[in-house]
Amino acid sequence: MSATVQSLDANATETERELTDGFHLVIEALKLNGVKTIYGVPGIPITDFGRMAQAEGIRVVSFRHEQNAGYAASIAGFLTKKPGICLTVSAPGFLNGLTALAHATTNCFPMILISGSSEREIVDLQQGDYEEMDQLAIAKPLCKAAFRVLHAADIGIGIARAIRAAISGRPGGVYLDLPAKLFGQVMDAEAGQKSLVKVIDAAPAQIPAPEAVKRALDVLKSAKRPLIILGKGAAYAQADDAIRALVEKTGIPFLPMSMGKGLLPDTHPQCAGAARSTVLAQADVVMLIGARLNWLLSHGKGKTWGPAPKKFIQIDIEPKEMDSNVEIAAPLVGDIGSCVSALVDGLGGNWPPAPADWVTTVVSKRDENVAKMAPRLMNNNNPMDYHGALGVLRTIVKERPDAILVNEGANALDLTRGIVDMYQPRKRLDVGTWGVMGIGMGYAVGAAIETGKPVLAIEGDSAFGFSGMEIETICRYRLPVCVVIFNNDGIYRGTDVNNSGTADPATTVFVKGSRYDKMIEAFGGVGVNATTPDELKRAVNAAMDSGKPTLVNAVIDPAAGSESGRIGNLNPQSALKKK
Ligand code: OXT
Ligand code: ADP
Ligand code: MG
Repeated sequence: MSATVQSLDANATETERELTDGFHLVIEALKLNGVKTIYGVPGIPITDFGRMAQAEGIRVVSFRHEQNAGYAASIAGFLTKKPGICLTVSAPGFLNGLTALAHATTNCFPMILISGSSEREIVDLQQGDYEEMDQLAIAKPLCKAAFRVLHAADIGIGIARAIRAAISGRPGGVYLDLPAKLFGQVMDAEAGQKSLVKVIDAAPAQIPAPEAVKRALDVLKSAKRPLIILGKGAAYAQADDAIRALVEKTGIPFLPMSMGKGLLPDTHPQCAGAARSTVLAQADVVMLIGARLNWLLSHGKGKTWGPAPKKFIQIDIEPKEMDSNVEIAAPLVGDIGSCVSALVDGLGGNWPPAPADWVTTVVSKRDENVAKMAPRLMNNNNPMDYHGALGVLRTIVKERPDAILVNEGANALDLTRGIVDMYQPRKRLDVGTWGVMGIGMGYAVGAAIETGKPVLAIEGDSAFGFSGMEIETICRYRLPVCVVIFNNDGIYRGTDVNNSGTADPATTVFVKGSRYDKMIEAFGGVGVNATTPDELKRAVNAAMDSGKPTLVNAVIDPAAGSESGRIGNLNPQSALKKK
């Protein structure tokens, strides 16, 4: 592309000079660094920027709400190890994108939120500019780094800094503030070209210290009941072969966290996913690979972890993560690829197999739980329960192991996680560290675009509502996305009643018998109402075969769910609550 604009006739001495401007420099800087897609919502001051970026070969995907564009960018970062780019307008658009930026930071996904902003001179004097807001100050505490570019000559450096900050070390969200005036700033084209920066080795390998590797191996060797936990950091690292080698050479049972599912298949003989409580309570040495000891792992202590003393080995790129909740006996700081490869090398040829009595305990508990679950998945009830519906979806995923599964809700989330086995890395995308509702359609769009694979989104009816308007986006871009809404008439259950005597519905219920399938028909997609597992199976298979945007309203018994799914224990209880 030529970043050249016509020289200004007003200045006679300039007429022969080639000029460029902020618009072109931002586009060139992004392209130079391999950015292929921008997710966003147009408007002042970035409308023309979007048009020009599209004209210059960047795919610009326009959403209906910035939050969903942001979630698409965040999951693009997770899937590709390159920062996903979200582009928003000033103040309200920026704020709409901010939840996703904070989500990316919390989940360690690389993402850059680029927002247009109003004029500094007016904003700083608080003189009431169009969409006036000190965006940089607001973004700072919610992301890994935040930058503002004021001069066209600094665009190259600004974008390079944003990219490096997002991907290096622990990945996260970065905010880049581009005031409206910057886009129109003109400078010499050659100088502009020279000011661009290509980021070299944005996420350099971080090699662990040899003594830390030895310490970890010594602790592992001392174990009688070892366990490996694979978190979403392990999935992000794309060190799949090294991780498989470590697991298989040691014979140690592994427990995948939700988005770590599929790194090794859930059907792998060493998978302890279906014996979770048993392995957490009974293991004596636990190796964490890209998983934090946060609430999802009960902070590494308490009842979940049983009375047996534990030793933890933790592999993480972030040194501050060590000892965050409990003592880490063997911290291994570095990137997962380098750390796991060093461990595999250190195993040598005669590493002892995992103790047989421990392996037998884990396998028998797992097989027992799987056998207990099996008959529940085969029912063809009308109305459906979650198990009957998920029984058929589980088979569909088994038959299409490279499809992407997006999942959110409460029961719709927790039961899908337990029931639907995953077979390949980075195929399960869900609510993540914050348990956030609203990732659904943004993730579906981002995943379809970044991978070119079909997407199956299993959504609670409440969860879907947070991003439902994006089904228009899915239809507009003709993406191979099949959305299945588990419609149980509400949040957790559709059976709550309002006991106050007023006519209002209970706080957790929705319009009964809603037909979400009709929504997608408005945009030319395929809508299906499914009342039995058989109907659900037919509809989803047809959608996955055709690749046509489809929404299946899966009618679930309103009484089938439980409050907050598997995490009802986190609800505070009032001692004064009336029965
Ligand atoms: O070993 P044991 O015996 O314990 O058994 C375990 C496994 O071994 C076993 N298992 C298996 N058995 C047999 N076969 C197989 N294959 C198998 N696999 C596993 O099953 C059990 C359970 O295993 P699991 O799941 O691994 O273990 P467990 O104990 O559950 O794990 C603990 C956790 C904490 C790791 C896990 O539960 C987890 O990851 N939880 C995540 C929970 C989460 O994030 N939830 C989302 C938030 S809930 C709530 O906040 C909601 N809101 C509020 C709201 C939010 N979130 N966001 C925003 C922006 N605004 C508001 C809302 C509005 S949810 C929600 C909407 C809900 O309504 P919907 O309509 O959308 O959804 P429905 O509920 O469907 O109506
Ligand atoms: P989960 O929710 O699956 O348990 P978390 O999000 O809690 O996973 O943890 C992911 C961890 O992985 C974070 O602490 C992050 O620093 C770490 N991480 C991410 N990428 C890498 C990498 N390439 N190498 C090492 N650690 C990484
Ligand atoms: Mg529901």
